[in-house]
Amino acid sequence: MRRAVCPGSFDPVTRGHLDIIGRAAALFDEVVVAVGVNASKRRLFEPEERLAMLEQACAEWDNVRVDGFTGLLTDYCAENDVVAIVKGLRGPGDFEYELPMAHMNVSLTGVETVFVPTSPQWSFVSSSLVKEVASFGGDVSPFVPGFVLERLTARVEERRA
Ligand code: COD
Repeated sequence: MRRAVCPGSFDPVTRGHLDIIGRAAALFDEVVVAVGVNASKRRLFEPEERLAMLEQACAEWDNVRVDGFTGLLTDYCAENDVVAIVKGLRGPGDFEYELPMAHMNVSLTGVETVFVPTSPQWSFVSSSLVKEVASFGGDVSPFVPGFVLERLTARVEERRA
């Protein structure tokens, strides 16, 4: 059984994330979508909220499950028999950001990173941009599932009040 992990902040999950998760599900026996903490980012949704949205968004794949993790991703991988970390690449900026992490992770425990190129229609989509556009009332409906859009709109309005 070959298990991979798709780690991220998923604050919130976008169609770009889901594209990578679905394609990873076709490559591996099991995929765990692991919700972690990126210390350099300010969050809009609590980890439990992000996890719940991901569970709903990933329900269509039988071999995908969602989990949370804290601490080092490599420790999570070692504890859960994960053979590969799957990351999406939108362009050279992602590669420059991800490559040192891939090198660090393989040097820590030997876990490999597999890079999957973004599908072109999602190449400009990020949780950060989706949050920024939504915060100014822009239409982000093409970029997130409908139930995520509802929660995002509600959260943005709460923050504005
Ligand atoms: N198309 C394709 N891929 C995409 C898209 C898109 N439109 N949007 C995002 N992605 C990819 C990203 O490139 C990334 O691979 C993944 O989806 C998740 O993205 P985010 O932005 O939700 O998540 P990040 O980058 O903030 O997550 C960072 C982690 C939490 C994974 C990282 O900080 C981590 O591993 N933390 C644990 C601590 C640790 O082990 N640190 C040492 C690292 S060496």
